[in-house]
Amino acid sequence: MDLDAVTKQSVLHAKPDGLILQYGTAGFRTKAEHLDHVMFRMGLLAVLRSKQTKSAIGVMVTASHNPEEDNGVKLVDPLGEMLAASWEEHATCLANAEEEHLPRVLVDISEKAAVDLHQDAFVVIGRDTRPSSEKLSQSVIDGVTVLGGQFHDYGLLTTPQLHYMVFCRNSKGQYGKATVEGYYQKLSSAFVELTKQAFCSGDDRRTLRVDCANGIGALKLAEMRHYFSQGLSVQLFNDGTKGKLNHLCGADFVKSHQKPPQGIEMRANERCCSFDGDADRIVYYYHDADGQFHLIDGDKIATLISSFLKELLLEIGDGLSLGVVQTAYANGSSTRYLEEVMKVPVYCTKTGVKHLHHKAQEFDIGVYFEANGHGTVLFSKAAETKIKQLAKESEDEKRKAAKMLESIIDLFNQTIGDAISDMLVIEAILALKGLTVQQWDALYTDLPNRQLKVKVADRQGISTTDAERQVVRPPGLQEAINALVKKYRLSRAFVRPSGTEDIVRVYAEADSQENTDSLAYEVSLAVFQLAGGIGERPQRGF
Ligand code: 16G
Ligand code: MG
Repeated sequence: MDLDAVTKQSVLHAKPDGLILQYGTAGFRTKAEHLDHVMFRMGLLAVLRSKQTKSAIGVMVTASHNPEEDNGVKLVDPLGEMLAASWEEHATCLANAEEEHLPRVLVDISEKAAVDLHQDAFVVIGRDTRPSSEKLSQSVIDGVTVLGGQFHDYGLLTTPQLHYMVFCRNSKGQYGKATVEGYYQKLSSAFVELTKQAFCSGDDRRTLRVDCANGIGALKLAEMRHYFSQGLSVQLFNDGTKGKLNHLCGADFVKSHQKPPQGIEMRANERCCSFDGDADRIVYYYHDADGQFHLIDGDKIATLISSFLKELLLEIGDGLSLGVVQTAYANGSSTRYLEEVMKVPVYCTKTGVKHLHHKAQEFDIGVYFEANGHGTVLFSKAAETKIKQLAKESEDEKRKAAKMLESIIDLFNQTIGDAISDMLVIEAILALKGLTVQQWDALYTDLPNRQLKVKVADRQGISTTDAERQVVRPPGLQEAINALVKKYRLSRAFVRPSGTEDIVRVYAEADSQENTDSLAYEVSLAVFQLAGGIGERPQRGF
């Protein structure tokens, strides 16, 4: 390591005095103007991680659904997964080191993680469409090159595409070709193969309206749609030509406000979907003839997909296990439906993709979705081998089901939730099953739910257990929540410190919207009183 060169370069990417940032649930995220040094240093860190794992490492410059003025960065591990937890700590140390300590921290990390400094390093870089992203990704490149790493800058990519590229490179092409073209072809041919029966009878092209959050999803979907246009026609809204990124649109807006985005033309009973700013989340929705809005979130997406997979698994009858992974935010009705009607095992993990992803890896087929629309399906190597074998050898009906599963394996992005890939899976299932969006929506009825935020002096003063469903600290808070929950029917509530904002989140559900709102308000008040609330007291009424 040429530490002198690092020191010299680092001065050009100086850390603002006193700025402390944390590698959180989804990497570093804050105002773009505070991130130059972080980007440079994440370039350095990616080189060390690459040397240690002897694999390509990804660096994605994006702040997902945050406002356009923000930015962020996350590192992608060799199999296309989120960075390992022990390296999150290294990332935080490195990002917060004062200039003069930088060389020592680099040496420390290399020693602690037993990095072989003689190894080659390779880093792949992608970025979203934010105005700040290009310059920030140049800072990543400066960090990579000063430590002698090689790199490939893909330029504009969705987050899931970058994860895909990393995995392709490290699987030596077995997962697919590490190009944007390779990604389009892999997904599109799986989609066309899967849906060929559904569309073979005449021109049954279906139209889907897509709100692209004025982000990268618009560019990529516009490039890709020609590849699958024989099966699906997508109409793009909020494509970035007029509006601001994530402003009054996108999956996060639609899910949290439970209303349609601006800038989309909806027609009664026709399905629409929204991506978030880096296209790793998707939610569907429609309005009915009375103009009432219906949201179809990650829970209902998981249910549609799981029921389809379960049918195919019954056909092939090979005892492959299917599990669904959710978080505490999953609507109680969805959990009940999955467990009681569909009879599939459901597991709950902490919020954050990496937790769900790891749990889902325990099954032959692991379906995971957060209610906010982030999710995918993972197939174990053994399941994949079995399915491929059945697709070749078994007799008719079994073979047909196995072939479908084979296409589905290719259609899902196996590295991370991917709005484009999920959209194609959903469209394929709806077409194959002949389901309308209303029929899908009618699988179960969501319990009314409400999310609120409470400001406290120190949100780390709240700690939780049982996949964030129970508070351990401060004392008395869980007891207070229990007493409040008891007052209502079908009720549930929990609180957790946010991993992305300086607030505590409150979630409540109950049998009616009125009761839910009361419960949410009362729990917020308990948090405010028992966990050191600051600023305005929570108010009743929304
Ligand atoms: C991040 C997570 C997302 C989670 C959200 C929770 C990733 C890639 N993203 O966006 O999964 O739902 O944080 O935010 O892990 P919160 O902690 O502020 O509620
Ligand atoms: Mg995102």
